[in-house]
Amino acid sequence: MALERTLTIVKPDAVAACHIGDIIKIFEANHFTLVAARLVRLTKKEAEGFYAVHRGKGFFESLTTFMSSGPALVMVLEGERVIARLRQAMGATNPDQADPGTIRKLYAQNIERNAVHGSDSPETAAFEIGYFFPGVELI
Ligand code: IDP
Ligand code: MG
Repeated sequence: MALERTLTIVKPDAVAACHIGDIIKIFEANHFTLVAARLVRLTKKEAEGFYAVHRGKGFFESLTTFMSSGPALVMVLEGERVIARLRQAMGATNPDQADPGTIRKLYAQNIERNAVHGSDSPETAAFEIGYFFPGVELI
């Protein structure tokens, strides 16, 4: 089974609530290998570019304002089937529907301020990793 890479973000709500360590602890417990990390404060335009697939949806304006509201920790994780396994560890988008023990069940405030991002496919992961780590030779 080939190694995959995925892009994850500890979103501004979880950074502000001091859950960076808690969330990385879950990544480590799942044996996701950290291969790159950056603490960023997105501009509104950068948040809009990252979430371009959601442009036109009712939550787009609020989401991109939230994502540019404070520091966020962007990371690349590597592992076998890491894209799907990260999504599993994250839990459902809406924390009310997230399974017990998932990051969003534990730390999300609501469907928008939901603590963490994870790429949803190999194609999305390639776009999202390139968005934050352009041309960088990852470890
Ligand atoms: P995902 O993060 O679980 O992949 P997406 O549907 O890709 O969920 O949505 C991207 C982000 O947009 C979510 O993580 C959440 O922050 C926000 N979002 C999604 N749906 C809603 C909604 O119905 N209301 C408010 N915010 C939403
Ligand atoms: Mg998504």
